[in-house]
Amino acid sequence: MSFGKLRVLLIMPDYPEFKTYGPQSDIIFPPLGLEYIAAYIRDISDVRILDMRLKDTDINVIKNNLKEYKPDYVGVSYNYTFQINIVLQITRLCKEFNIITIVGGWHPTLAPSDALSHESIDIIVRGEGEITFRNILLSKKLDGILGVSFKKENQKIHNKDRDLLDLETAKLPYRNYRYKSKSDYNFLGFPIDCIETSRGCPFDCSFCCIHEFYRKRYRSRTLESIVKELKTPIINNKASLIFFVDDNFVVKKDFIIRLCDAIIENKIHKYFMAQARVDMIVNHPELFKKMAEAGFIFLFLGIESFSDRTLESLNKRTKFKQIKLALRILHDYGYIIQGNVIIGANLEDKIEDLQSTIDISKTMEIDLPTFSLLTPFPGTKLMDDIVDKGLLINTDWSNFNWATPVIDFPYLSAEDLNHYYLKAYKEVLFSKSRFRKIMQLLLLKSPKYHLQRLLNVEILKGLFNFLGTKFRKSNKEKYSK
Ligand code: B12
Ligand code: SF4
Repeated sequence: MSFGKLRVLLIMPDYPEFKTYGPQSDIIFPPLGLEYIAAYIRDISDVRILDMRLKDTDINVIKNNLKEYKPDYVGVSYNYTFQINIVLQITRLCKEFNIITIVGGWHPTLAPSDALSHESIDIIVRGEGEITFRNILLSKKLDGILGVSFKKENQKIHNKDRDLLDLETAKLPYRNYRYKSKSDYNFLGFPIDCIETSRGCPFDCSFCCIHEFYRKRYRSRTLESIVKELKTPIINNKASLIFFVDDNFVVKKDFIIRLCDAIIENKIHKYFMAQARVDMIVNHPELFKKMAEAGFIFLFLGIESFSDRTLESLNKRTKFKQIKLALRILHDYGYIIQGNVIIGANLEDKIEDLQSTIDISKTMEIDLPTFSLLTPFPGTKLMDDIVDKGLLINTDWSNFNWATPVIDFPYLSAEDLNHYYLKAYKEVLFSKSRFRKIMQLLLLKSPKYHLQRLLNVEILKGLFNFLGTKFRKSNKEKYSK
């Protein structure tokens, strides 16, 4: 096999059929998982990344790339269970061109046999894809490659798991394949980039598949490599907002405090966003104060429920009292808070419980409240329970979009769930004055703080270029007279 000749097309599929508030066009984070893979294969192949979430990258663009670029392999990232149809649309198109399809990400990792039963999917990479994808490109046969599932003579073969990556020595994601698109990576209009400092979470909430995906392990990177990544030109120049994608960013308090100190010392003037747990906020407010000093302004919280009984049934290990206190602490430090609440979080819920969730949500200081229906994903304890109890009413993965009822609740109909899900958005999210919060944030910090973050190098460069052109033009005009 002559290396360098292999062509690999990596695709991030869109989020189709999902019209409620969620990860659509106004929130598009860069395809970090694919950029990690790219870092591990770019020395042995030509790589191209296409991201269908960007406005000008549709299935026709994919088709044209298959025709012109003629990739040997197409790798598709399949994280969200409900993306099944778009994933299959891509892989079927690839098969029209006889291209080998490799699908990776959370859903196929946690339901590999199911994913392999689709004719157009040739290979599944389970778990972290960096080394496994590289080994597929390097090897002539799949038999010995750890972490791979594939089909052979009509049999589904699942090779043994690969060991988890050593994050302390892992390569940085390679961001230079980003396709230049008219629309770009942004969070509600702000240019954004994302970075990962750890993988896994020590908790085991019943609806979350993280403990299965990362095999109950939590690993973090070194401080030096995180700071190095934050200082890479592509992050430093392009984005004023950085999202730490870690599912639970605040596991190691002392480490995060040291990271914040390093951000301050290295003058990394960005706005930061992260995902956190309310118990950590209540138990260690000083950590969140330090994060605010370093530039953290936005936190995603998994609130889930306001009932202690329900929080316990979800194994969330938080209390309603902590939720209220955490919101107050964060607002005192000037954070904007997005909090997700589950409608029908308890299988025993009745209509009055759904109404009370909405009523309590209205009184909570959550700036961007989002809602989801209780949805069992493969690899979760919740899925096992629902299947055991015979309560799974919908087995079409495209409906697992946390807005479509898929569970047969004893005291609630699908109509009730639909009705209260929409009611929650209508009455809670759209009644909040977000403008007030943003003004409050702007006033809380000094103009210098905001200017440093908003006037990043890219904007300054643009400004100088613009002024330079103007200057040259006016000189030309002056001397040509
Ligand atoms: C960023 C993110 C979001 C963003 C959206 C992204 C966007 N718009 O661009 C936000 C914050 C909006 C979001 C929201 C939600 N999310 Co989300 N999100 C993530 C998160 C934290 C990070 C993704 C990421 O960048 N990871 C970092 C990269 C490096 O890892 P990776 O993508 O997994 O890639 C690696 C492997 O998977 C594999 N791989 C991936 N693709 C491919 C492709 C190939 C070819 C190969 C070989 C390998 C491979 O190799 C990569 C490198 O190791 C993941 C969890 C996670 N840690 O990944 C959840 C996750 C994807 N989200 C999930 C969920 C459930 C949600 C919510 C529904 C939660 C909720 N109830 O509120 C909401 C939706 C809310 C709403 N109402 O809209 C689940 C998906 C479960 C499922 N099976 O569908 C995940 C897995 C979290 C979890 N722990 O359960 N999310
Ligand atoms: S929901 Fe959050 S806290 Fe619970 S296991 Fe998943 S990542 Fe950890």
